[in-house]
Amino acid sequence: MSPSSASAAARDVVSTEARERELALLAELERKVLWLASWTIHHANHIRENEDGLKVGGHQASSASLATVMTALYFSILEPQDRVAVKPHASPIFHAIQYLLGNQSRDQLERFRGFGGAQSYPSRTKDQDDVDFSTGSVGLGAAITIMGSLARDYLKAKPWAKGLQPGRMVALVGDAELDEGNVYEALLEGWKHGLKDCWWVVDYNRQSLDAVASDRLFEKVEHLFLNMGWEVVTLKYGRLLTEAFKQPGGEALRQWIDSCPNSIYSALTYEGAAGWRRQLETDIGRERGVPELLARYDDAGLARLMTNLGGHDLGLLLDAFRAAGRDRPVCFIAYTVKGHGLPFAGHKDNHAGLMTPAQMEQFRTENRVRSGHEWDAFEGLDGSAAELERFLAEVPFRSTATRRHHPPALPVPDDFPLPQGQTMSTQEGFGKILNELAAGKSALAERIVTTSPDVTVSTNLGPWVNRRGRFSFAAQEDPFQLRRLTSPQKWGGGPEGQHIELGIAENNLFLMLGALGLTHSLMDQRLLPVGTLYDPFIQRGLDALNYACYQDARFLLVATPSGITLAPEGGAHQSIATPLIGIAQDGIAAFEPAYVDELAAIMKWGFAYMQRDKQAEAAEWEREAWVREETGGSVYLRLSTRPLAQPGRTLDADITEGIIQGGYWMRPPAPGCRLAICYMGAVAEEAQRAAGLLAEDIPDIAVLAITSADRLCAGWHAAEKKRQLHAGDEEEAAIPDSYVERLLAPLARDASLVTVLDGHPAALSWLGGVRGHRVQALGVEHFGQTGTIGDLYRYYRIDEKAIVEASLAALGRKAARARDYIAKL
Ligand SMILES: Cc1ncc(C[n+]2csc(CCOP(=O)(O)OP(=O)(O)O)c2C)c(N)n1
Ligand SMILES: [Mg+2]
Repeated sequence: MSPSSASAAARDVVSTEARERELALLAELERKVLWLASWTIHHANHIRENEDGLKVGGHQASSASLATVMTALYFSILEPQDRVAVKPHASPIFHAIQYLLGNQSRDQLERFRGFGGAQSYPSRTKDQDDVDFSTGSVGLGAAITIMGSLARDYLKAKPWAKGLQPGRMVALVGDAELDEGNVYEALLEGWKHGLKDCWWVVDYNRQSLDAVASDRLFEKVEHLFLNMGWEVVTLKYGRLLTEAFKQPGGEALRQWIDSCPNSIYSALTYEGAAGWRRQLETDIGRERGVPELLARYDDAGLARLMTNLGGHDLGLLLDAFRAAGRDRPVCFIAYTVKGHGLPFAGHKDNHAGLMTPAQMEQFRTENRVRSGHEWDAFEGLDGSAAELERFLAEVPFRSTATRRHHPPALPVPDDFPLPQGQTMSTQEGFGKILNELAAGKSALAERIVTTSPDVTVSTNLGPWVNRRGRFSFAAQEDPFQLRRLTSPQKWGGGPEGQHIELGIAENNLFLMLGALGLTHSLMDQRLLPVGTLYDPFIQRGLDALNYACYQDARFLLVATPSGITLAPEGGAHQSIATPLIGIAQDGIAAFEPAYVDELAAIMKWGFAYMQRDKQAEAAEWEREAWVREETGGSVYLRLSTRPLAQPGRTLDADITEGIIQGGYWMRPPAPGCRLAICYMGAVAEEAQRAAGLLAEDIPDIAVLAITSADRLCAGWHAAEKKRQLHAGDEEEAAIPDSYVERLLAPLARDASLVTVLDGHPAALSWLGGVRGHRVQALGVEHFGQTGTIGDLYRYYRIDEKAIVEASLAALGRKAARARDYIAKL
């Protein structure tokens, strides 16, 4: 042997030894992680006091399924700049791993699923242990990693995003999550944009919540991923099985496994050794070598062999992860057993199953955990605590102090665009504001990234895209422009582009806004994402919107056109419920301005609101927290294509403040005023004309312009709660009225409100509760149809006549008198 090959051999010995030691320690940690996760759930269900008798739950079987994969990833493979979406019901495994890494406290684990404790499903906003992406609604966690990867690609292409670290986006995906359609929408979008550096590890346990999955599903899954340009790595057999296949009779065993229906495999896994032996003897017992092969395994050995699937083989997983490239997305199909290592492994009903106290006791003994030492990190492990601690301290994933970032906010220019024009719709105004921002050189505009699911042009983003370009890694020419064919829209692009064009999939829009809206925290690079879509189609992607908000992603959502005001488009495009969504959706401040100067004020404020950071502005929080948790958030603008004559005014500070708070008096009430028409959005003209008419007889009639039912309502509720909380104590007197209470204060006690909007009337009818005023609420409650705005407003009763009639009804005037008014219309 030459000296160099001798030293290579010595190195190999060392690395083999080191590898074996690593494997041994990882196997110990895997056992500990499974123990801690199972114990955490058990503690919450059987030991912690249960005051309401409700099952606490937690998913011991789903957790066990991923224990090996997550051990391999978190303790060996992942790097700090990687970002992970963990299968929702593997949350206990995640928390257990974080506990061993020193990022999770025992107190939090003891309060798992309890108030203020570790969350049922990993939560960026509620958990304390460094969750990258929240999960919970299945399918969305997987899909956001695709958008996260594209967001990172976008940043990578920008000269200003210096110091951006490459990192994988990793999703740990339950196999049943692949039934969610949004997964395929995201895969297709990823393919269009040349997705890379994204891993999905499919926990292929062939079980969902209710049942065992269809047979040979993996073939479909594999083809789907290959078709979308992914590399597919199938990890079916662990090393024990691979070794057995090489023995006489092994090939028959392999063929038997490959053709075994999922449901039978599950049942046998649950039955254990006796079941396996009986079935194998019946089916292949007469094949050559099989009896000898089976005879080699005692019962425990046979059960271990038959459940030795790829997703439970640490060495195999480590090798596969280390070998994976980064220039293509990779899907690992990891065969696993749901409930692996637990008494209900493989049972089709194990999804919500919990180990009984007796089973847990047995499990504790097997794990050599002494009673009273259940939470001890290294209890019952073979390795020395010192060695395990050293190993954990050197885990690559924990090598940076922080994985969350707080980059500074970008200033919003004082001279924010204010489009001029006598008649304009809010949608047109939005296009003009972005166009002007695009023409300028502000740092803010540099960080704006727009995105739209195939409605860029029809939502007036076109001028912005003409100036700032589409984003793509490689420069793309627009053949129409090159050939000088007339088109107002430039569609070329390149790495400098600031618009990400998406296919028609609203889920993808919200997932993309979610990912772009988290880059400040995930990647230390602030973006100001602006997404457009038609208002009704918010409902198509509503869960993804909720998902983005739940993670505290920050974006501007521009929904246009809306309501029945998009008249000729018809009922399939009209939105009725979205104003209620705007009120009810947490994490997003909803506005519906009527005029473009209002829109400009809201957008100017909105770009700052999107960047607010609780951590960075502690003092300001303290001051404002009592009124409303002004935590910052996303902004939703419900806009319209209806051109309105603009008021041609200069907004003073009070009105600007009112626009942001949610409303201002367009026609102020005289003291004791008995009637106020309160409108929101595109019906501004009808409301004001009706008031003009009525003013002849009711001179003190007032008109309230509402720009945000959401913010008015939230402020009112916050103040009410505060007062309830402090009733009778010394703080009570210091609690100021909410903004809407102050707005309505000048009205007479017995005044009436007529509320009107192009949307569900309940969005404004609550105004009557603020000071106990009677309300006549106008709005749209039924699917619309095609027509002119006049036709539809008349039919659905949000026109001038309806407002007059509602006002007269509110005042209790006789019908004859009403007819006089109406005759003038
Ligand atoms: C959108 C949505 N629908 C339904 C559920 C309820 N649910 C939770 S887990 C689950 C099945 C999960 O099966 P799988 O992804 O295969 O995970 P496993 O438990 O097998 O690991 C369902 C239907 C959910 N969380 N989200
Ligand atoms: Mg499953």
